Amino acid sequence: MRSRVWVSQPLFADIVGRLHEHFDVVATEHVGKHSPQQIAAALADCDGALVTLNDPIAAAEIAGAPRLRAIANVGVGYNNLDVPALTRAGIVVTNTPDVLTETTADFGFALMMAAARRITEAERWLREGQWRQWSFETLLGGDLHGSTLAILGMGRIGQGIARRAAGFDMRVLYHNRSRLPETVERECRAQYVDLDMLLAQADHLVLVLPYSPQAHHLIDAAALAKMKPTATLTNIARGGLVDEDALAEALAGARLAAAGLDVYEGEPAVNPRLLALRNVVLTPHIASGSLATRRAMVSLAVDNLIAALGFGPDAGRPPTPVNAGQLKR
Ligand code: 8YV
Repeated sequence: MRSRVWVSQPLFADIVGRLHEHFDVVATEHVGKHSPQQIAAALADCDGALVTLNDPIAAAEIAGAPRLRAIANVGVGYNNLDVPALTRAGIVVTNTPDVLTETTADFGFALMMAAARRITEAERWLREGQWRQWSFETLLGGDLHGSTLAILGMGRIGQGIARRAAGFDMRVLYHNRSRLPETVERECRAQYVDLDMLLAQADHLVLVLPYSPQAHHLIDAAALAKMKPTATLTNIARGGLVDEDALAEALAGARLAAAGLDVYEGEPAVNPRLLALRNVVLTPHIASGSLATRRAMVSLAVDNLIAALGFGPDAGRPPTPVNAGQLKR
């Protein structure tokens, strides 16, 4: 009997089409979030699944899926998956690191610049017909060059942002669960500091750390109060890292100059208090969204799924596993 895989939403058909060579493919025709019951029903008679951040999968969703052996997540972040529960069930989990690093770092930089230099605010103002006279003091923002960039989470994407900062002559500070080897610090021209120092010194704080329950609302009212009122905050990681009400309050009260957000706690819903503010740039979770990179992500996820289910040149050895070490034990 051929193995069967579920593809949880339409992804590039020419790439996902490679799955047909090995599997019966159950494809979803419309983009959207599935209920836990829909996910459980879809997984019930499948051997593998290609999923995205729209698909939370934990013990309950796999309880009735005895054949399930592999879940390939399209995305480097996999907080939609309960990896310990999937590991206990013997399911291989994979993600898509590396292929999105540079594109996502580009976008982090773009969002930070847009927030600091008030680009979307200025465009809205112009389109509203408010530009009646050129003036010297219109929409003055903060500088990037010569300022202090503070990176929270210094993985591959954080390092990519640090490397870009050299071209802007920025001083780079970072905080991470563990300090990076000296060679990497030197290459990124980045200095390790504790979290309080990072917040206090930041002219531009960028969040690039993975979400975990321990990091929930890491940037809350108390953290924001430690930042300079002239600073900006950019979040391209996960919405749950930031207390959005506290952020809206700080932005409204001029206790923080501006923010750039690509991710939200309840996405696709956006906190209405943020929507009402002018000094926050809001984008719909598109940091990895260049065409080439999104295609590369899907391609890697397809390779992972094929290999994890025992086919193709990497049979049994998916290129980018998340839980390989734990499964072996
Ligand atoms: C993806 C992301 O678009 O990779 C990630 O962690 O947040 C985005 O790049 C998203 O995960 C798609 O599932």
